[in-house]
Amino acid sequence: EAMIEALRRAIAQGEIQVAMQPQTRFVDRGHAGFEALVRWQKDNQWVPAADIVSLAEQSDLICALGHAVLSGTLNAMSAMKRKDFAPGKVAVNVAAAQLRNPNFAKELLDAVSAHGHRASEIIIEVTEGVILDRTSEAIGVTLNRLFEAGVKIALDDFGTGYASLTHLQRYPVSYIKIDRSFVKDVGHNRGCNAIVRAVTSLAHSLGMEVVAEGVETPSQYQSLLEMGCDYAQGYLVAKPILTEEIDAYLLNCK
Ligand code: G
Ligand code: G
Ligand code: MN
Ligand code: NA
Repeated sequence: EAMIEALRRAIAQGEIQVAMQPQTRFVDRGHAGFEALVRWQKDNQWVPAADIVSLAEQSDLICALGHAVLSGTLNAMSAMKRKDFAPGKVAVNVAAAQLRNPNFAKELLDAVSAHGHRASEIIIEVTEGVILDRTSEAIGVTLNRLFEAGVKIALDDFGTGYASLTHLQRYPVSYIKIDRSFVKDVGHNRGCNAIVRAVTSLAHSLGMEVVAEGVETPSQYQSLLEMGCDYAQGYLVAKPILTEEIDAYLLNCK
């Protein structure tokens, strides 16, 4: 429909933007990296990222959208390095359809090196659906290939679906992102506390690190720190920042 055509045009005309949300280490609050998030303004209105992604998935645009977000991200990393700022590890969300594309791993690795970045600076975030998809051997091939090249894999929104920690062993997952629905009540709700503690300790014993999403308050931060979470992402640290506006954050970081 009309929305899909507008998105197609926006991608073709270079109107897709990227926002970067900082992530910090819990232990010392030092900068650790960013998550790159798609942004698109249509008729002066920001279209929610989830809607952009779902429009792209319903059509044939998800690979082109992913390409636009990746270029924007790699360019933003280059701009930071020119200002002597180390971006840290930068996470990019990747949809299942992108991972099924047999050229995806090569295209990503080529783009990363063409920009002068290292594969080890990139994390790809996949959702539980990707991990649970047994039907696609191509996904496994792509994930293993990226991992062998040094790209790390993060499992996004952990706890909201059906993936269990045993599923994680199917693929080389390095990071688990605890969904913000668990972070919300941490410190107050015994169930949430138990889940976050259990996920963190199991993740650590599997050699994975834990990112807590949606950290909004100092009290949540303190609880998550005590529970052993490794990285914090959320409004308490910083909101997602459009790449063109990121200099102010970088100045504060030094
Ligand atoms: O930025 P925001 O919180 O509105 O993002 C909403 C959802 O959209 C999140 O779950 C996020 O993972 C997803 N998302 C954001 N940017 C991208 C992207 O570039 N590609 C994909 N596949 N998903 C994204
Ligand atoms: O699903 P995913 O985690 O990839 O998407 C991250 C999205 O969550 C971002 O688009 C961002 O706008 C949103 N977000 C980031 N930090 C917070 C937060 O502290 N609170 C809330 N409510 N949303 C957040
Ligand atoms: Mn994500
Ligand atoms: Na998430």
